[in-house]
Amino acid sequence: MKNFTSLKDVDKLEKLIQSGLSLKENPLEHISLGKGKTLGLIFFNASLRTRLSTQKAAQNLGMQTLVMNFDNDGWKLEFEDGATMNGNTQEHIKDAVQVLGQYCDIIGIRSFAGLKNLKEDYQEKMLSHFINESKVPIVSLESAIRHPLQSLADLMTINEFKENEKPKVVLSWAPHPKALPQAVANSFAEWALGAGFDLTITHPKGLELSKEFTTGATIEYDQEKALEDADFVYVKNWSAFDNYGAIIQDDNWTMTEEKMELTNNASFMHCLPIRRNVVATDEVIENEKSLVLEQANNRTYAAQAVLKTILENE
Ligand code: AN0
Ligand code: CP
Repeated sequence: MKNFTSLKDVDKLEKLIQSGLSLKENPLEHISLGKGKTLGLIFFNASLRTRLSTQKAAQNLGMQTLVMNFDNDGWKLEFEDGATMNGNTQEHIKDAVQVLGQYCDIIGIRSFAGLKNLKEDYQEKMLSHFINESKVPIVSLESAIRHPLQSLADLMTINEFKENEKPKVVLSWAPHPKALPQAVANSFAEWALGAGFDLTITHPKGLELSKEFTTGATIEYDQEKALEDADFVYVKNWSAFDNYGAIIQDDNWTMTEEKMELTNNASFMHCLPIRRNVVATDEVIENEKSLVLEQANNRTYAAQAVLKTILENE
């Protein structure tokens, strides 16, 4: 694996999931693998889980980490080739990425969708510049349209808790007071389908995700119908393509205990952070069938499996 930015970078998905689960059993087994190597983590957005679990993963492999909040502490970046930089931008992306590569053996980058320019977001502007300019491997810590480390942790979690080979997994849209990216939902669909799960996506009309991610899933606009027989219910807000970045508040879509009762005693999943009693009620989040903390826990071992694969150059 050279870079880890999407499911397409993964050679053998099942092997990567098993590697994560085995690292969870024995996190320090490969403590010498990353000795003398440095992981740089560059953040353009807030983070709790990704920032700390990826550092922990690197430390478990004996790596050093350098972490930078680029949005607040970095120079304002220029992206245009050949730009005359006499305006606001202070450093060209190609200089910044090459310099980072001198200090780091692997670079992680988090850069959310701006939710203003659909085309720019779907071109993965920031991530693409990092991939194109970097001589060292790039790991996505959530890009404009994907969150692959989250999806790997989610699949590890489903593997730990599934009771049959092909569980029914439902991805259900939820309301949110701020517009959010499509990244978590896109990636979850991409990875759940890649793993061969029976995926149903439910959302109000107009909130369709890109077919690039959902081909193979059942789309069901009736949430209650979608929840029937579900083994796992993954709840997440995302923005619509129409009126891209607009806030959509439809409280009928909040996940409640009554709705969870329609399922096959399903486990509840969310990537966190979650707006309580908006996305899902306290009772759902704190129910014994809630896997949200286990998903967050698995972020460390998902990141560790990815870093190990890159370090071993497999
Ligand atoms: C982000 C999102 O929805 O993409 C990050 C989730 C891991 N969520 C928020 O900004 C609340
Ligand atoms: N789930 C997740 O990526 O959380 P953070 O945004 O806190 O990193």
